[in-house]
Amino acid sequence: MSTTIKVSVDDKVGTLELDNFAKRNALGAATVDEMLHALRAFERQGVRAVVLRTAELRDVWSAGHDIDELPVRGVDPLPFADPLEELLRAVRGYPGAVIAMVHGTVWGGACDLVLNCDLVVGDETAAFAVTPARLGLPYSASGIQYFLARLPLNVVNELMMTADLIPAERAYAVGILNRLVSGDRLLDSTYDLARKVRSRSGDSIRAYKLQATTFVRAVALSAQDSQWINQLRHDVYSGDDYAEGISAFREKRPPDFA
Ligand code: LCV
Repeated sequence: MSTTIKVSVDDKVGTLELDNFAKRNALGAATVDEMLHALRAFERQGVRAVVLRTAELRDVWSAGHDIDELPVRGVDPLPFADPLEELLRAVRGYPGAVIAMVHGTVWGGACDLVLNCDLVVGDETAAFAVTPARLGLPYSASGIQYFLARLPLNVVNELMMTADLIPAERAYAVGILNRLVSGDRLLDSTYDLARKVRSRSGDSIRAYKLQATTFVRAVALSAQDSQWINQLRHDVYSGDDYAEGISAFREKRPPDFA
């Protein structure tokens, strides 16, 4: 029995709603597991377009990775096997369109989730913050690669270096949002788009999407550079900033990165 998401299907358009506002729809392992099951069920049912949204339209869409589940210092917080990393791969690999419908603020790994969706529709409350620099955390190499495929470097720099919220107007201007609509048009605009995609050739869209995500991953990297990337990340998650970032969140105080 799902406890943190709601799932429905209507004429090969699926809906997956985050429904755990008490924890600000944080993407913990249990929630991610339910979402992975939902995507697999959608695929079995031939769902051609998935709308990813929240059950309640509140001021927060999702608070991102469940910080309570992040490991302590000295352990990679975002390994390949991390549940949220697995969800991002599942969204990129879904053989149809995944469309994020955003009302409210989107934090950290939830930003990564939205930007791994194929299309993003938001209203004037939609805002996006990528937060490893708030937590003293080394972002995942695949996450950085995908952000760089999606947005200009200076915009990724702004997200990663400030960890500030980018508001809806600017999110639309820089390409985070495909559509920026008024709140009263958000549902209709999102499902009009989903039904449009659903009406097109599923075979053609499946082949396009899986090719596109394969091309995005196709980056030549020497073994030496791979090792260097791992070392860069190891030095951060073994360092003082990461310990301070996690402690500060748990103690509900601003971090002090001396
Ligand atoms: C667990 C939470 C969370 C949460 N985890 O409500 O991108 S990376 O690399 O950084 C990646 C590792 C990542 O995604 O990290 C997480 C990044 N997310 C954030 O930095 C956002 C952290 N959350 C907040 O700043 C606030 O909660 C927001 C602004 C989202 C909402 O603030 P609001 O005042 O409305 P509270 O902070 O009171 O949160 C309500 C409950 O949800 C928990 C939080 O601990 C609180 O639990 P209690 O009621 O038990 O105190 N919560 C919020 N975010 N990411 N738990």
